[in-house]
Amino acid sequence: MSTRKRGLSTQQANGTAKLVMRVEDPKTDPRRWRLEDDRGRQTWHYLLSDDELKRWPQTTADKYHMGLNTGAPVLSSAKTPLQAAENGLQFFSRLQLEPGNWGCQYGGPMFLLPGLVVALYVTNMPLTQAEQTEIIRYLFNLQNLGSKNGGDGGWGLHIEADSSVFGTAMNYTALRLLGVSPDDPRMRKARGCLYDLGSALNGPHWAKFWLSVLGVMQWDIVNPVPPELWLLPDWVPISPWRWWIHMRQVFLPMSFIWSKKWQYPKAETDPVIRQLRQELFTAPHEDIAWVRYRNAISPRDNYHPKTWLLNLVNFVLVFLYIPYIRFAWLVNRAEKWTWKLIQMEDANTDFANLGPVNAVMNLLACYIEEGPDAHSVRRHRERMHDFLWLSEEGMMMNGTNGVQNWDTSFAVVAVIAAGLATKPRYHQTLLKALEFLEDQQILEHAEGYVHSSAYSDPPTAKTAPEAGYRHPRRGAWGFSNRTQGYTVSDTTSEALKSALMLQSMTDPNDPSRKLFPEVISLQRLEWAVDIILTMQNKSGACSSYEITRGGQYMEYLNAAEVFGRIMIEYEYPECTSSCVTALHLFHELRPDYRAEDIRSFMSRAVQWLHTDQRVDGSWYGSWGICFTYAGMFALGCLATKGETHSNSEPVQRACKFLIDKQNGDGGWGESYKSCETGEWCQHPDGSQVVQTAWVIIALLEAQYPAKDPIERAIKLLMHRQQPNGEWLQEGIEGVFNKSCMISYPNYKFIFPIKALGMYAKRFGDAETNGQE
Ligand code: LAN
Repeated sequence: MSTRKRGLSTQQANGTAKLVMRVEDPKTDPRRWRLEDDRGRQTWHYLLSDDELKRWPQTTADKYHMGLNTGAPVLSSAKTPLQAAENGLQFFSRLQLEPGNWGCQYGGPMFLLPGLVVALYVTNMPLTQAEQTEIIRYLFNLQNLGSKNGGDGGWGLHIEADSSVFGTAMNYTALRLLGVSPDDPRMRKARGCLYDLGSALNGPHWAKFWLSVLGVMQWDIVNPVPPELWLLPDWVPISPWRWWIHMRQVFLPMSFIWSKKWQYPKAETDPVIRQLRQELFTAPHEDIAWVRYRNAISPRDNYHPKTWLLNLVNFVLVFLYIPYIRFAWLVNRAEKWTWKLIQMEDANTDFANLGPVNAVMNLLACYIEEGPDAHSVRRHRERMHDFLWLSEEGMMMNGTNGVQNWDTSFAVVAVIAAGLATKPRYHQTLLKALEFLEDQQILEHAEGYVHSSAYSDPPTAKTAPEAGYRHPRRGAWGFSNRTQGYTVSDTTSEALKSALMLQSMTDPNDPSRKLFPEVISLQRLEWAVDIILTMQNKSGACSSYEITRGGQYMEYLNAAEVFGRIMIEYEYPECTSSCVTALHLFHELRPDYRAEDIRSFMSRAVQWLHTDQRVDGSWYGSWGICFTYAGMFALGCLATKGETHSNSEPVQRACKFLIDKQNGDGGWGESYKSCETGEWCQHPDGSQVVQTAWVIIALLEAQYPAKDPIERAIKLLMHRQQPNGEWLQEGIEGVFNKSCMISYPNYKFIFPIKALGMYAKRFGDAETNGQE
């Protein structure tokens, strides 16, 4: 993909390094890889026989994702913003996959592959040779070498981060398990980096957990993860069911494995493990007093230091509870109940699981409980492929099992907002996207829900242990696909919006004719509305997967060290705004359905959005970087209430905040440091296409009166566009848990297309020379 990236030759904009220590790693033949998309289940396949190659030709999308030449034609050069939007859409629609969605290299976090590699290693499940080769290539390509992130030879928490013990110890271990020699010069350099950071002993909790599973560390170094917490009555304020779903679903199998103190059975005899015991530490392995390093952590990893309370709890658990009070019957009961909850998670997701961390841990839990030949283990193993993604840099593990629904919904809304949806040329693209969304809406309740005390129709936010503590889901759209099957407030809202918009669109020449068929019935759209209505907190705000179930004090027990704001569901301006804009649209089209509920939801949400605005006019964004992202959502939301620059002081303040940050070249560039620090931080590489598009959209939603700043930004987008209509990859776009960045590569198409088209609608599609 290097030809498609903007940036300096030694430091590519998305953080990919040009190695100074140039070593040619083995590579597979890129012409043999194919991406299969089976109703939103995306897996990469390496074809070995020439016969297969003939039967399954490589697509443009396959080539694009691997950085091969797609042969996309040079388009006639765009003279106007709308032409630029069209050129962008022409390129982007070539990447649409057969079922109607788009593929996505959803990388960023650098702690996912090591978990997978360790879990597969200890369960004797080798990856194919082709996968191993590509994973090794990826990890080396992402190593901090040369001018990349300090060039010290380590890996960070995410692809743009400075090296940390978590990144370095875990990725080093993964490479060794995949057969890389410790004498490789890059491995020597990595060890040097690790030692400078104080060795693997200074790793965070998750690193200590995985290295103990592997038998490289001893379990005494891992702060307790007692499954007994799952036995706490539901009314207890710290009960796990109240935690943010990602934390409790990772805690679940982790506590099961911790409780069993399971360790790779061949650790003592396996030469690689024995060598790792020497390579990851500066002291002789046999001399390490493990329990003394439970709390050791390098400052680089310590984004969220453990509180005095958590340290006290851990102390009591380690020195009092575990040796004297943790009775066998209690352990037994706790393990049984956690195992039951693990099985419910597997059943509800057909072993796809909520995300890549609990998927890997559930695999190990099943292996421990049911043995290597169990059905559960086989299904988990198959599911691992749903997370693997092939890119130009090699094979990586995606942050979820894809970004199918999210990208598809955004793309539809962008094309409509750009005014391009009525053009016959894009009809097929949009119809396929609609059909995809139809196929991906969740139509079944989760296991146990209907017979639980939480059940009602329409649903409420109530939950129950018999329902695995899940939030209702029928009618929702998840972030990735239907199999994963988790309700998210804004992914449901964005999908609902795109379905509503497409299905209500009429032919401009004959307003009595609908342009798209009603592939999603009204009843199903109402189910989606019902779900959104369950997602509002008392404050009026929305969270991500559920309403907030616990107090902020839970953050005192955040043991992950590397992440912030993870213990409960917080309130997000992005999610809240998505819900409001979707309900607003639905209400306009179907004013009779639950009208009072919808009106009250919207007005409480907008009130909350006002309280969440900072004095300087900004909103802090939690899922995209950062103030530019949240600003776009918030101003779109306020516009539904008729709040614009002409009549609203908060909107004026928000616009001023953004305008003040505009760069001399007309664009905006915000660094991921904004997310970490909570203050605006300028992007070191200057203006970014995606953030520039976000701000243009924000200003247009606000009906910002001055054309000039927006026009200058539009010119930047046009100037950065390539002759074939595409935009090149720049800095990372997304974030989670404040400290970990994650890529949304399709944003560089979706948002510029939307911004250019919206601009043309508002200010007319006059010729511009596209100069910065
Ligand atoms: C995501 C990706 C999408 C994101 C949005 C829909 C954009 C957001 O508005 C709501 C939250 C959500 C669904 C989200 C939550 C956290 C996720 C799943 C991720 C950022 C993708 C990866 C991340 C997950 C927690 C990664 C695994 C790491 C752990 C710490 C468990």
